[in-house]
Amino acid sequence: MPTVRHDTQSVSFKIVYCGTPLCGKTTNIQQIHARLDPAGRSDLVSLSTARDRTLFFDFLSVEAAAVPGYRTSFHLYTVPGQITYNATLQLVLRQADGIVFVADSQLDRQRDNLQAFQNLEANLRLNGSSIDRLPVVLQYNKRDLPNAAPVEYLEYLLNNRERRFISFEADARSGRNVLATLNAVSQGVLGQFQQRLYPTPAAEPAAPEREAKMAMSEA
Ligand SMILES: Nc1nc2c(ncn2[C@@H]2O[C@H](COP(=O)(O)OP(=O)(O)OP(=O)(O)O)[C@@H](O)[C@H]2O)c(=O)[nH]1
Ligand SMILES: [Mg+2]
Repeated sequence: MPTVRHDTQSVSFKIVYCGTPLCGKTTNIQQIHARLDPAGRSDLVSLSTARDRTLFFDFLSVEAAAVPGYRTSFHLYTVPGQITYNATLQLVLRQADGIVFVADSQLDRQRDNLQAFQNLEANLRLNGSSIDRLPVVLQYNKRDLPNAAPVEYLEYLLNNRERRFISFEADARSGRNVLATLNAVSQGVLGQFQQRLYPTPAAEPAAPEREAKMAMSEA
């Protein structure tokens, strides 16, 4: 659920980056941090081991002109991919408004992708949420590597349900489609927020979504 504060006229949404170990979650957040205007984002907070494995989470807050009259921010979290930190995953997933599932495109990581996706589904269910109700964006990362599986295979594996998720091919290390992924999930989150506020078809979501997109273009 978004946090709305009428006293300070602010609203914040929580977006969580999930995926198998070393798929590139932290790299996404680092690229967003590097590419956005410092005036519109916080410092990057990373709680990691000496070897750069995420231990607890990474956190970055990004501002966008999205909800008229309210300061709007998107709180981006990553979770550690390692299964030993499942309790952390569950904790960070709590109250998530949107999910980015980062998949590692390398052929030999497909079983791990699937396992991470099923684990995400199970943890959302334990939190009383569901992957079918949340805005979800799939990111097929590491497309630059020679052993990347065909995108059709990744789609078959991870995106074969009734409600198809938006998906992007990305190379987080170079930054390709990192902001496009963030824009897509932010728009999904805003769309769902507006739908809750104005559940009739008369809702007019176009303008704030456009503003949010503009606000997240590169610095
Ligand atoms: N070639 C290539 N390497 C990438 C890409 N994205 C991330 N990497 C590399 O993959 C390794 C792991 O990236 P991280 O961003 O730390 O992965 P993570 O998902 O945060 O890992 P955990 O927090 O341990 O689960 C690093 O060496 C990155 O530089 C990519 O698109 N292409
Ligand atoms: Mg990490």
